[in-house]
This record gives sequence, C-alpha cells and structure tokens, in this order.
Amino acid sequence: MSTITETILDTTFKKDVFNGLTANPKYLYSKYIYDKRGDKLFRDIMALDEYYLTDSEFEILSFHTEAISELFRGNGKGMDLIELGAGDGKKTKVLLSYLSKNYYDFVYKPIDISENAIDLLTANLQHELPKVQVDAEIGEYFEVLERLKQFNSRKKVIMLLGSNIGNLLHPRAIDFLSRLKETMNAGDLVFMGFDQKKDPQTILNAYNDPKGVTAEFNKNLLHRINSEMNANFDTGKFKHWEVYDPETGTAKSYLVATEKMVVNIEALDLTVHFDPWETIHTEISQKYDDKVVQWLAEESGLAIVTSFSDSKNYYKDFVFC
Ligand code: AVJ
Repeated sequence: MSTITETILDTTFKKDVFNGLTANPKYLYSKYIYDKRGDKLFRDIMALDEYYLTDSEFEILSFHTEAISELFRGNGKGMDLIELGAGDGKKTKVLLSYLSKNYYDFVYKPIDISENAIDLLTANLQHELPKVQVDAEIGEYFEVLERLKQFNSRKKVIMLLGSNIGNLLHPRAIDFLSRLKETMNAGDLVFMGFDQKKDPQTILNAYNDPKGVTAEFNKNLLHRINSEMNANFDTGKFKHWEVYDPETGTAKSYLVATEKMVVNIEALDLTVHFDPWETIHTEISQKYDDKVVQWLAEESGLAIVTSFSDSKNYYKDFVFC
C-alpha cells in the first residue's frame, strides 16, 4: 500500500471497505450495516413474522424467567448483568423486570459501541423500569470486560442475545468465546443465544422476506459507503441473495451485481469494476446444533451449565461457566 493510500484509509471502516472491494471474490463486513438507518432496519426485521429468532428467544426468556434468574443469583455481594450488543432491550426487559421485583441486588451494564443505541436504551429503562440500576458503557466489548475483571468479588453474568455469535465463523467464534472465558472469574456465567438448525425453508424465509426489508438492510452497506465515502453505488442494480447450507448450518448473504458496473468511491480514491452477476459477500448467520455448541465450548475452555429452548426448538439459550 502506498503512503498516499495509507493517509486516505484513515479509519478501519475505510480500510475494510478498500480491502473487501479490491479482493476477489469481493466482501464487506456485516458489522458496518448498523448505522442509524441500519439499526432501524434491523428493528423492522425483528418485527417481521418470518424472522422467528426474536419471538423464539422472547418466548424462552418469558417462559423460563424464574429458572434463569435463579442461576443469576449472586453470592451475597451482588451481581453485574453485562449485556453485549443490547439493542433495544425488549427481550432483556423481561429478565430485568423479574430481577428487580424479586429484590435481586444487581446492576445492569449494557455495553455497545453505538452511543445512540446506549442513550435510547438508558432513557427507555429509566422510564419503564426506574428501579433497575443501569450503568451503561460505550466501548469495545473486551476493553470493558477486562476492566470489569478486577471487581472479582461481584458475580458477573455476560449476556449475548439474538444469536449475534452467528455472525462469526467457528474459528472466530472460538476466539471470541476464549477471550470471554479469560475475563471470567469462578462463579461467573455466560448466557448466550444460538439459533438452531431447522427446516432450511424456514431459515431462507427469515432472510428473504417478501417485503424486502432484509434486502434493504443488506444494501445499507452500499448506502453507507455512498454517503460516508462519496461513492455512487446504484443500489437498485444489486440483488439481495441468500443461501443456506443445511450440512454446515451456514446462511450467507450476498449482494449480486445484475449488470456490468463501474463504481467510484471518492474518499478511497478507488474505482471498482463489477462484471454482470459478480457478488459481494456481506453476512454469515450461522445455525447450530448441540454437538457444535458442545465443541465450541470445549475449544474455548467453557463448560455447559444448562440450556433453554422454545416450544418449537427453533432457538436455544445456553448457560456456560
Ligand atoms: C443480528 C446478526 C443476529 O444474522 O440473524 C437479520 C442480522 N441479518 N437479518 C442475523 C440479520 C439479516 C442477525 N443478527
């Protein structure tokens, strides 16, 4: 890379876009979907009938509130409930409400890199559950977790809902879980959602809704590059495409160029050529079975304490220590 290129690529977002669109085959990371518009589109996805993940996990948390809360009970010195990537907190509120009504001594610590998301959530909780003590942190997950490790007298429960782990292929998931394990002390727990393997058609429908919300969500990557890097992607000329491999459990999203195109990204000083039907790989949404979760846990030094499932066995929340 020349020095000029290095000065232009002054953010990780720019570097990642440059690397992804000059690679063969092309790719972009799904984490960049989530700006304000992307957050809104994801909330719209969660409200879709086809997107069963949210309802399934909501059912688990509602049906097993007491059993889950019992696992979270502290050792007499209080508990920190740390949520990574909290979003709008709709599912978490079920637990928070129960925990606060039953006089658990706990602090809810949502962690997110989006200041916007944290502000919305904190204001909402202040209004709806004023008794819950909220201590939000804006930052990278591990930065915050490493800081919290020193307060080892309080029990920590680290929660990751929504099958967000599914955005990582297994080797990166193992890396992530191993790093979580390193920030845990004896008695601490991880509470994590894993979307399950099921009828492949159900999975494809969840990522291919007829209203096209998921397509818009996927294309938000191109919208963001257009507005933040002064590019001229014609988003109407890309097609959202989803594939699911029932053997590996990997769902993959693509944006497919429907014709030959030349795109300029001014801020990167880059011209990108697309052949007709050339792809940009944008997202992984991994689906799991018990064997795979068991293997991921073992590889990461975690032990499975228990798991909770919805009535259709579409989704599972696992507890690790
Ligand atoms: C938020 C990563 C769990 O992969 O199911 C929804 C994002 N992508 N529809 C998922 C998403 C397309 C979602 N996660």
